[in-house]
Amino acid sequence: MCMYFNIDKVVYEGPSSKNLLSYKFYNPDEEIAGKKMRDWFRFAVAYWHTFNSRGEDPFGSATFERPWFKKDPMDTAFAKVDALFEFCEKTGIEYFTFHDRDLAHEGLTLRESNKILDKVVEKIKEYMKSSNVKLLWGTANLFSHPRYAQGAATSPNPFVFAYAAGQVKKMLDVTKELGGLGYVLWGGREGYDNLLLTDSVLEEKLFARFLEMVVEYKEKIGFSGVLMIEPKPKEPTKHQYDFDASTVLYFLKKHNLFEHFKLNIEANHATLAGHTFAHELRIARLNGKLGSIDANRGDLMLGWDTDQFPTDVYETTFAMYEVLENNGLDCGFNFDAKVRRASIDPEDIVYAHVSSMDVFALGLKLAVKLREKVKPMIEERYSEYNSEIGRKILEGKTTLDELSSYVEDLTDVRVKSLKQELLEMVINDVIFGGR
Ligand code: XUL
Ligand code: CO
Repeated sequence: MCMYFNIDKVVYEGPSSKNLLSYKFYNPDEEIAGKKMRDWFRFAVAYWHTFNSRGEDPFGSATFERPWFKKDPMDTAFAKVDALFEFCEKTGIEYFTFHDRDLAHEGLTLRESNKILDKVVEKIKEYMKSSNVKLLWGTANLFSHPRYAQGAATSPNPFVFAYAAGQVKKMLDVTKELGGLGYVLWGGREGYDNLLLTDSVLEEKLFARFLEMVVEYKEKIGFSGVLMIEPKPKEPTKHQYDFDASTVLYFLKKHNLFEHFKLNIEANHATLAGHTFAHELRIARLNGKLGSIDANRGDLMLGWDTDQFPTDVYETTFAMYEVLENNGLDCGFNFDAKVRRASIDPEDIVYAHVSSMDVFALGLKLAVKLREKVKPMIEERYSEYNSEIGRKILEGKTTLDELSSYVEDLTDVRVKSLKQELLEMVINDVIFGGR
């Protein structure tokens, strides 16, 4: 095995270990709330941020000189596969995710691109035979190439629509071939900048038809993974058809696609839409649609998609509360996250993943405790619905007439205290008091 990452294998050593580069909480075989930790999480490394990114930002060029970047693009593609498997072996990460164009460069035609892709997929398959690394989900890049500047499925040009369809077809084939647990559609450019120039009816129809064809093809090839849409607002277009979880669910309902798709919820996309991460997870969960998670975080001081590694214990605890209530995920936790462009050593990528996995594992443990404390508080908050009138409302056995006469002469209608401050004490007590 190559040596791109100059570290020893990172293992679980427990909270009392003095070794910073060890797992203090992530113990894959430990059982928590009826499941092994590895099954709660299925952590994945994202090819695009980890093996492709060179640290560019809108104002600056590449800062990373990754040792797997070679002169010849094909050599780079193969070296990245070596780097992936070494990285997973050293960190204990068992899954990865990728777009078609992450694996290798694009050819002159789709046929040529597919041929290049196949060569790299072959190498991945070889590695997979002798390692326990698996594909979490696959996806197609329908946003980087200039042909997608005005959308992919919602492009005004049917040849672009067809090109996008061709890419997705290929990636569904590849994802099935590699045994992926899911397939993600992220509509990076599916939105509009100029409402007046947009035929909204046509664009919705096109997007819906595209998704329908994905379902048809999935069924045709017998791909058993879960299809997912990843909501994201604004960036890069002013409005996106997949703005947030509710918008996507509404779109799916309206176009009779609801039963075929789940959601891949990303933390940074939630905050860009003005929601918390936990809120988006809740909406997905309530609708039976929480399929997978893109684990990262934004910087609230910066209004864009910074895709930072998630190391905030409060946030992971609240997220794991929702995952617990969902009894896990169809897929897992994909680190759609990148190290800062000034963190230039390959080892920085290791620190980032190890520390985020640990903070999620801690979040899971804390969420189990928090749930015990919060459940009675919720029951108490809604307890008035156990009254006769409360039950009648819930059972649909009353009317506006009856309710109106019921309250007509009441003088003292009061709501119990919300107890927000008590809740905040409870949360801190769970996190820091260890209770
Ligand atoms: C972009 C983003 C994507 C998707 C996959 O913001 O999150 O990387 O996760 O296309
Ligand atoms: Co993402």
